[in-house]
Amino acid sequence: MSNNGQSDYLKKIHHITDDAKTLLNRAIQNRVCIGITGLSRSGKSTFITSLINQLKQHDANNARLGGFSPWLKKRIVQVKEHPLENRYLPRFDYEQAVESLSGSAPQWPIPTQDISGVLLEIKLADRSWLGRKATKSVFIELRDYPGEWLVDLPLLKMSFRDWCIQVEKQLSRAPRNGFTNNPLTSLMALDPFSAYDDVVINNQRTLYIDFLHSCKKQSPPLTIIQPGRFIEPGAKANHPALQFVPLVACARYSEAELQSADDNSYFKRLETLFESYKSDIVKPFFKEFIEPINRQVVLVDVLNVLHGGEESLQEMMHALEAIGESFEYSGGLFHSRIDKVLYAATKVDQVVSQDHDNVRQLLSSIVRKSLERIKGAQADLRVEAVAAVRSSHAQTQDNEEILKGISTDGDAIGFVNPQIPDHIPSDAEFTPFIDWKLPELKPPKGIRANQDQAIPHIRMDEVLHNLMGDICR
Ligand SMILES: Nc1nc2c(ncn2[C@@H]2O[C@H](COP(=O)(O)OP(=O)(O)OP(=O)(O)O)[C@@H](O)[C@H]2O)c(=O)[nH]1
Ligand SMILES: [Mg+2]
Repeated sequence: MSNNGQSDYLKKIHHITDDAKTLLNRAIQNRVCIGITGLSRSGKSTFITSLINQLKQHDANNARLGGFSPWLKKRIVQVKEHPLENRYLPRFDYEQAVESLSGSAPQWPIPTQDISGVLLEIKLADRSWLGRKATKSVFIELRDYPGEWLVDLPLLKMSFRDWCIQVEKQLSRAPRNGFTNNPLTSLMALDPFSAYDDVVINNQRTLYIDFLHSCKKQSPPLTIIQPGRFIEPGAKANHPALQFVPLVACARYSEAELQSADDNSYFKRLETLFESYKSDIVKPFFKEFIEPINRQVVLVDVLNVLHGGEESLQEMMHALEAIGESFEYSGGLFHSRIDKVLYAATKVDQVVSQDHDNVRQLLSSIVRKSLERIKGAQADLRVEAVAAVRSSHAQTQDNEEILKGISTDGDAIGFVNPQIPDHIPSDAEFTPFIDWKLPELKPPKGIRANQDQAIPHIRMDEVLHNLMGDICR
């Protein structure tokens, strides 16, 4: 090859590698992985279903996405689903969820037991080039997972003794000390130094799990339920590392005293299981499932928390702190890559429209307070108030707005709400909310969301703008 030929050849290689780099960059730049979390029943499955539906039904007559620029500019050409690259991640069953929300007897999605994901391609009309029509594709992966699993993050920094002491404190204080099935006394009878007995531990475990279920069944549910997998095990239901209980009597001994216990003692055997819970269940979840996430939605059922009063709010703020901490985590275990977090108050269709902004301001105060101890936080934070499926409609009566909807018993109801404060309420300000009958609604009848209509919503267009407006430019 002549010198000239050689340099042409090298130029060509450079050219090809440059093109490959651009393609690669493009694939990365035009792709985001969005985690959608929230505590149990906060509205995750409904939210994801509505988000996908708003995109897929962008052309519907009733589509309302004015806050999302690509829709206003009619740039959305097609939205299609692709198989997930991670074949261990179960697929989010959009079709089933949208089917159940449609038609004359609509139902909410069924409660979810495990994580799931979905990969969407949004094809957008791009600037035409030399008169030719061009498109660009943006890839959005959505991941649905229980917030309770994030609340396990602080366990990683705790020894078994630390955790036992924490549980002992929780069980002896309000509201947990008021539960008739509070297991504190029976757990206290377990001597950390006695010889391990399988039958005893199985019985104690049944009592402890039964108590955790009661915490979750409260209205609103208590949110610090540890270990998270005891009642929401996902695919790990039979994992041997789940066979431990808190040894609350550990609080009476120092770490050194406990470490001198026999290898077959309750302390040593349960400590080993606690350590495997951390290494075999909690760590892989953060490494494999959370690490690829770049953006995060945290759904908060603020109205239900208000209804639960001061204790409920305090408990939820603890959970939000642990959740917020996991988005800023950077250490040996994993590096969070989350650069945007959107906190969204859900089910805002349960209050009159003039209170929607107060719900958003209230959530802002809650988030500010919950995260104040997290230093050096990097992620960009936003707050919204949304309804994924608007299930009420407004009417004016005597110059006042009232809401109409269908109750879960199938009755047509009309309702108003106590005025929502735009700040964390004082003790006295909680009173009207505790007596408030929070309207649990059925989804609206007759929406053809599975055919040619979009699900009616409140501010889901703002959500789209916040989460993907930048990469859809
Ligand atoms: N009015 C109203 N209610 C809603 C809305 N979204 C959810 N809900 C209510 O909240 C319940 C829980 O919603 P889901 O979407 O199943 O919540 P989730 O967080 O996926 O629940 P789990 O998977 O059980 O943790 C539903 O059954 C509805 O009763 C909404 O936009 N408006
Ligand atoms: Mg769900």
